Parts: sequence; C-alpha cells; structure tokens
Amino acid sequence: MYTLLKQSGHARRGEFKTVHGTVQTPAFMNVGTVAAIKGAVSSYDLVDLRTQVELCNTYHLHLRPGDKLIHELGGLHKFMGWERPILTDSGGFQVFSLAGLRKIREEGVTFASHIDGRKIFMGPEESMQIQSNLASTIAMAFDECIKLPAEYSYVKPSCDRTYRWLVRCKAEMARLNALPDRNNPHQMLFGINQGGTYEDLRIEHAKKIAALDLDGYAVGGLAVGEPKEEMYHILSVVDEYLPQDKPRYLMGVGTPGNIIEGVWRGIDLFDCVMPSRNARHGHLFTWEGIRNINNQKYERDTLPIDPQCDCPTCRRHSRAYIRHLFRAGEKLGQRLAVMHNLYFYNTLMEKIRTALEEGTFEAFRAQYVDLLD
Ligand code: PRF
Ligand code: ZN
Repeated sequence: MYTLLKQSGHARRGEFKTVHGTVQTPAFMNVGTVAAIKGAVSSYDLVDLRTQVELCNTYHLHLRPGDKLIHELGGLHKFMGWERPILTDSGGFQVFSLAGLRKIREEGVTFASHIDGRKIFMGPEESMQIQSNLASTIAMAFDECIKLPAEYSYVKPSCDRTYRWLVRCKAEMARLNALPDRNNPHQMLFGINQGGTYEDLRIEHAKKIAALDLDGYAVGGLAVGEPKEEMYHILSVVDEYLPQDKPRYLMGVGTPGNIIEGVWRGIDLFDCVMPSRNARHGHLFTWEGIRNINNQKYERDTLPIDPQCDCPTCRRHSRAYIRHLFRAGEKLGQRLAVMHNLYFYNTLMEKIRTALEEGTFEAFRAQYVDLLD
C-alpha cells in the first residue's frame, strides 16, 4: 500500500508498505540479476549499503538455477538471504534484449536461451508462474519492450497486445496467490506502460492499465535509445494518467541526473545497472562529479574516493589503494568500487527524500542535475 507523505510540484515523497517491510520513496532498487549483485556484493553488504529493494530477473533465474528449485527451497528471500523487498522483472525486457531468435505471438514469445540456445516459450502465464515460484515481493507484468525508434504501425498493435497480456497476468497472479503452497501468497503485481514515444498511445495505454487497479505501475520502453528529452516528455505526459495512490516505477533508469528528473516528474522507484557496471570499470560517482579511479593522478592520493562519503569503502580505503587493486586486476577493487557506487545511489535517494520533506528539492535539482548526468 502506498501513502503519499508530501508532494512538491509533481515530485512525491511516499511510503510503500509490503509484506517484506516498508520502502521509503523515492527509492533506487539495486540490481542483482541472477540473485547476486555483480562485483561480489553480498546480501549482508546490502544492509550496510542501506539498500531497500533488490531487483532480480525472471528470465535468468528460470534458466538457472530454475524457479522450481527456488520454490522448493522456500523462495528467493530464503535462497539469497535477503529479508527486505525483492522485485522481479518479468522477462519481458530480457527476452527482447538478450535472447536469440524470437517469435512473438498472441500467446507469448518463443526464444533461444542465451546460455545454451535451448528453445523456450514464455507468455504472461509462464512469467507469473515463474515469479510466483520465486516468491518475490513484487512481480512485473509480461510486456514487450519496443526498441526505439519504432514506427507507429508497429508500436500500436504491440501496445494493445501488451495490454491483453497484462489482463492475463492479473488473472494468473490471482489464481497463483490462492494456491496453498505459495512462499509469498501476497505477491504484488505492477503493470507496465508502453507506447514508444507516441503520446496518444502512451495515454490510451496508461488509462487502460490504470483501470485494472494493480498494486503499482511502471513506465517501460524508455531509455532504449531515444534522446533523454523525449523520455522526460513522455514522463510528463503519462504522469496525470497514472493513479496517484500507487507507486510509479521508471524501469532501467538511469544516471543520477535522469533520476532527479524522473522524481521531478512524479516517479517513485528506479533501477539501473549503471552504478554497479560503471564501478566495475573504475567509474565512480562522487558529490563532486564522476571520477575514473584508473587515472594516474590517483597514484599517491590518500583521500577516500569521496571525502563526503561514509560508505564501507570510503571509511577505510584510499584512492591510491583502489587504483592499485584495479591495475593489479584484483577482484577486491571491483567489489569496493561497486559498494561505493551503490551507496552513492542509495544516498542520492536519501538526499532527494530529505529535500522533498524540507521543501528544497528544486534547489537540489538545480545543484546536481547537470553535475551528475
Ligand atoms: N519492460 C520490462 N523491463 C524493463 C523495461 C521494459 O520496458 C525497461 C526499459 N527501460 C527496462 N527494464 N519488463
Ligand atoms: Zn564511498
């Protein structure tokens, strides 16, 4: 259940109650695709990093180790030792971005596994069944994420089909939650708005999915190749059609600047591989801008990555040490860098929440939106 605590323009400070605890929003979900954060960051590290929600992927976990096994072992929370909320993405995006040769039909999608090429079918019912076995806190609807730019004549029928898939997802989730052997019989379902960059399709789709009274709503199909101004425009367009009393999630976004602009336009939840992926390449976020720790100039630098940061890495280690670890190819370098970047993103959200509470978000936005983009 979502409670709006304070609104400033379109930006929202809220609280989202789940069976696995309450999420303070706006929040950033940390991506652990295969039930692991890349860079050897554990569930107990995530507690230190003040992570609120972890995101895992239906597609990957279905292929390996298999959702039936995770169900037998008591669900994803128990399996990975994480007690706070978990959101699972539906496979809708991964099937379209990772899998080989696919065929889309009304029933669902046939595709080849990126692991062994094995042919697999996934439709709305299969996606819900897998996510129900995983027993995540929040399941995402099975959708088609369209690559942009795309013709109206492609987007319109795709969007209509994604709506019909959502109706099937809702019915299947209700059926699954009523089964006697579920590890999370209170699993929530979020719908996903699609429509490319076509305003009329976005609005029509948003209205139709809002009427289904789901637990939350995502805006999908953005940050897939369009200029960021187009993404911001679509967010402003759909804002008034998404229910005020439900959380809104912008999928796969983004830079700190994108997040600030998303919050500005009424978004509550975000996820992105950027903090962990960039960290693994030595690209570190700081309150002074982005630093590449591989740079020669850090050779003798005894300061922490960010003097303003009190993450587990910055509390103990110098830039010189982390640079050395990267140059020596030590995995520890990546781990320390990922911990810092995730902590940075979680702190960014905390600062946004405080700014919203104190009525200073407009100034915060002006200060950081370009610095952190
Ligand atoms: N759909 C799903 N997952 C997603 C997206 C989407 O459109 C995106 C788009 N940025 C990221 N992850 N199911
Ligand atoms: Zn730090």
